[in-house]
Amino acid sequence: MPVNGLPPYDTTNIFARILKGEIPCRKVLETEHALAFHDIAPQAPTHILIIPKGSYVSASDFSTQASAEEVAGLWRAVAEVAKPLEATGYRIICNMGMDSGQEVPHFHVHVLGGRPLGVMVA
Ligand code: IU
Repeated sequence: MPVNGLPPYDTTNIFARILKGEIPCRKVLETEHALAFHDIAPQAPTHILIIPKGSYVSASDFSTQASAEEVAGLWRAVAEVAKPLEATGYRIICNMGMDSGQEVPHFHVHVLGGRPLGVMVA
């Protein structure tokens, strides 16, 4: 039964295939628990996606099911890739479910920066 419009984890989703090396990506960082790569359709000069290596559909699944090591590993990877943006700031976005417009059913964190991003209205 889909939750928030999201189906159960599908091992053939595009990010799962990137993790398996079946599809290339522009890798930024890889650690034990996370992979970071450039978004294919960047919305800012820097637009990086950070994904856990484990199989989690959503932010909710990741937050409730991942181990403490996986959670720390993911967020440390986010901090690492965002380091070059610290002087000017950046935005972190996690879409979760149908109303957010989440397209890829493997949990991911967007890091956006490199220009003034404006006030978030929605
Ligand atoms: P969303 O939070 O699920 O809406 O974001 C999915 C992102 O994945 C979106 O910004 C896409 O441009 C990006 N993406 C990608 O980087 N590579 C791909 O092959 C596909 C989507 I499909």
